[in-house]
Amino acid sequence: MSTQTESHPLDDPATDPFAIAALAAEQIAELTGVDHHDMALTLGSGWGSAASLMGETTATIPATDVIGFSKPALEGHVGTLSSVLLPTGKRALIIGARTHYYEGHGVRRVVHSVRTAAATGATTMILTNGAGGIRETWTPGQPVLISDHINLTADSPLEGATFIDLTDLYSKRLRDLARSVDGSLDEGVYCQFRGPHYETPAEVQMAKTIGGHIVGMSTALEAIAARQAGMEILGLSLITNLAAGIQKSALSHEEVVQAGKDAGPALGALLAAIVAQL
Ligand code: 8IG
Repeated sequence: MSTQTESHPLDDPATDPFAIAALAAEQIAELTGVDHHDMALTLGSGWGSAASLMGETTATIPATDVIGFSKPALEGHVGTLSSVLLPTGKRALIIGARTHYYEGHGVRRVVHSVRTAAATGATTMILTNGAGGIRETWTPGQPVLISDHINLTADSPLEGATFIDLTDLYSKRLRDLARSVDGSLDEGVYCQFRGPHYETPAEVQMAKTIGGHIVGMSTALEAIAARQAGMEILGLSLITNLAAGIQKSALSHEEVVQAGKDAGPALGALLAAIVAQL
C-alpha cells in the first residue's frame, strides 16, 4: 500500500513533467490496450455516471497504476482511468481521478492528467466540475458552459518564461456545438479559488464584481495546461449550489453530493450527445 509521503516523480523540480506524462501515456496504452485517444474528459463532482452513457467502456484501470497520478483525496471522486469506444468509432479517455490544488501537492500534479491526456493523442479536452453559482437565476442541478475564467490561485502550471495566449481558452466552437445539443445551456465566467473552504459571502461579491459567475476549485489551472498542450477545450460546470450569500442557507458538502447524484443521468445524456459530434 503506497502512502502520500513516499517520493513522487513530479515533486523533483529536475524531472520534466512532459516526460512523465509521455511515460504515463505509454502505460495507459499498455494497460487499456488502446494506443491512441482522440479526446479526454475529466469528470468532476456530479459528472461521474456520465461515462457509461457515452459508449462502450472497454477498460478501466486504477489511476494509481499509472506514473504521476496521486491517490484521490475525496470520497466520491473515483480514482480510475477508463477508455470508452464511442459510437462514432472515436476513443475517449475518461479521467475520474482529479488531483485538486487544495490537496497541496503542487500544480504539476494537478495538471498531470491533462498533460497525460494530450500525450495519449487527445486533441479535445472536456473539463467538467461541480461548482457554486453566482447568478441568481441558476438552480442547483443545472449545467452551464464555462466561457472564460479568472484564476485566483496565484499559481500557474507553466514554468519559467512560458508565455501562452489564453484568448478563446474555452473554445467558442465547442460552446456553440454544446448549445446545438442543448439550446438552454447558459454560460459564465469561472473563478477558481484555492479552497478547500468555500467562499465567504464577501468573497462571492468580489468574484461577482470582477466579472465572475461560477466559483470552483479546479478547472482554470487544468485549462491553462490543456491550452499549453495544444488541445481545444470545453468547460462545463454543474451548479450544485448557489454560492455563499447568494443562497440563503449554509453550504453543505452533502447537498453538493446529492445535487450531483440527481443530475447524473441528464449530464450523461448531454455529454454523450456532445462527444458524438466531435
Ligand atoms: I461543488 O460554492 C462546489 N465547489 N469555490 N465554491 C467553490 N467551489 C465549489 C462550490 C462553491 N461548490
